[in-house]
Amino acid sequence: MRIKLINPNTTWSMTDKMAAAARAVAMPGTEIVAVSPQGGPASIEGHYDEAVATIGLLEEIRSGEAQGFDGYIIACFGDPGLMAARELANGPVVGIAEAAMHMASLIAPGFSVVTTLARTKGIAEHLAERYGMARFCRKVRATDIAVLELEDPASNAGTRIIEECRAALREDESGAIVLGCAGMADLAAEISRAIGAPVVEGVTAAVTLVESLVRLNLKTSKRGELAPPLPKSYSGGLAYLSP
Ligand code: 5HY
Repeated sequence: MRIKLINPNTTWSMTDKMAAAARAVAMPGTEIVAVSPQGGPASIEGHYDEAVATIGLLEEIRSGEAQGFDGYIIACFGDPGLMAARELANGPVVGIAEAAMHMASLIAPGFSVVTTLARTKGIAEHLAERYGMARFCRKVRATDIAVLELEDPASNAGTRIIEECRAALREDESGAIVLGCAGMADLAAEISRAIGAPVVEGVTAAVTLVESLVRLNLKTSKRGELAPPLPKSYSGGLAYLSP
């Protein structure tokens, strides 16, 4: 099977890091193709970034359909454009926040999300509500590490994240940690060893979920809400996106 991993931000060093983590857990016979859109924000740290990044994401889904991919991963913890992508794609589309939260709920009665900037906490809390995970999500915590600091070895990001995870286990009485950024894809094992508790990372969780759905021949239902977008004219610079 062929899975298209889409990092909606345009930082390719982060896309490559996610690809390595994804390929490390993919089954033999699963091809992971990891991309960033042609254009968009270098990092996604709020609603405006998400809105603009969603155009590039949908471009990659459209080209992915033409390239015959079996499934897709939205590799950004806000799961931007998830439902729009499901309207476009035949194969399953899984967001990393959705994947990580569901996986964590299978191994602990409560988890904490440890994410980047405080301003993105609301987005994660809203997703926990939307996915029916609010009763499992004990708290969303910010490290105040900017997304692109994760690419800077001098930022000491790993140590700062571990400290916040330890506080989460202590204060939230959580049994597991969900990492709140795709840019943390390479840190899960190290953090889990340091804190002595399960750490769920969304990119790898999403790979195994998409593989399961494809193996079960389960595709996005096209009955009702996620039926293909209705054909109509789009004008101006976005005319090329008309369904
Ligand atoms: C992510 N931003 O996973 C989110 C994380 C965040 O560019 N990739 C990003 O802070 O919301």
